[in-house]
Amino acid sequence: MNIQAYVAENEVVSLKEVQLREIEADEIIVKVVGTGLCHTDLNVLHSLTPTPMPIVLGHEGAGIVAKVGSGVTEFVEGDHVVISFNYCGKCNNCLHGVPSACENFFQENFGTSMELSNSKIADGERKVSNLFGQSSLATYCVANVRNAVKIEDKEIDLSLLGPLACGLQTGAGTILNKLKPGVNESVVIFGCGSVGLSAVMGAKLANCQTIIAVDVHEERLNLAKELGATHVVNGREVDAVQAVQEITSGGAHYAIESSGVAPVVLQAIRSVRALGTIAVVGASGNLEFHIHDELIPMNKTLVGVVEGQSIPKLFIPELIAYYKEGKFPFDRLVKKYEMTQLDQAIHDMESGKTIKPIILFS
Ligand code: CXF
Ligand code: ZN
Repeated sequence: MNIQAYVAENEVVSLKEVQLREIEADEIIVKVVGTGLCHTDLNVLHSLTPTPMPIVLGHEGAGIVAKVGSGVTEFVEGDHVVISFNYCGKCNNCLHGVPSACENFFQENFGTSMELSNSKIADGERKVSNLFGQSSLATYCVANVRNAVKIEDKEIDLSLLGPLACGLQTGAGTILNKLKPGVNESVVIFGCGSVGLSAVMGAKLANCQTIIAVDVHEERLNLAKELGATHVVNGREVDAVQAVQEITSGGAHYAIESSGVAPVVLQAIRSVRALGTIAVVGASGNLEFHIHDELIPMNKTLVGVVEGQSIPKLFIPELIAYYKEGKFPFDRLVKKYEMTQLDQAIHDMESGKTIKPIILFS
């Protein structure tokens, strides 16, 4: 079938007509309603995360099942779905219930070569790669029985839900699935983008006594406060480490680094107390620090977390339940754009004007 899709190649992304080939037994075709934009899409666009090219972007998809493969029993045509990260379902970590640590995560989500790719997207004779087993910046996409999550409540605005598939579960999941802070404990969150603010909401859901949000933009700090931060720190105006040490009388129990700025990882390490844990979810690049002095005497744990260590089929419905109770108001973070407005959405995300853009498809 012919579809419209945002195809990336040579650092340019454009809306093009491409084709979807016949699906496998365990795959489904989804009519996309709305897809969130994530920094990983831009990393792929600029080949900072290598993938086969060309590739159709988009990995926070939400839509309606239009067709199911011959072996699919979990979904029927008309079901509402959110499409999350892909995983093999067969490796040790998948079998142990940690699909976000799938041993084949990179191949399943980014692809290592066009030859090995199971992509069903074609541009005439040319094969086009897929992202996160979906490529949902398109009018239709192919997902599978593992990464598609059924949304039982059809009354909820489906076009809003895509970001739950990556950015929002990364932030909330790092708190609720990985760190699991106690009610008397303190959390500091560096970076108030969609991941950081979801972590703030997650920490509020966990009833943490002290939730400190650190950013350099006053309006983001104000939003963090509205979403549950008990304290906010402007890292441009004050020494963030010192501020956290004072607020927590000696350091937070947990820190999350979501700003993506490498040196902030060191601030996060220095902000936790003895036995504290620092979760790094977004940073990249190089950072030099004294391993012994920064970590060992204080018994600190530095850990990388992918996708909030979520099991999407369990965690996304959980987040939707919190949303319906008014306890996870993630709609405060999003702004919707028309199908043709990807450039504007990218511009607004990069400038910080929009926290989480959603591209609507019809
Ligand atoms: C990414 C973060 C870096 C590791 C792979 C998954 N999350 C999605 O945007
Ligand atoms: Zn993402």
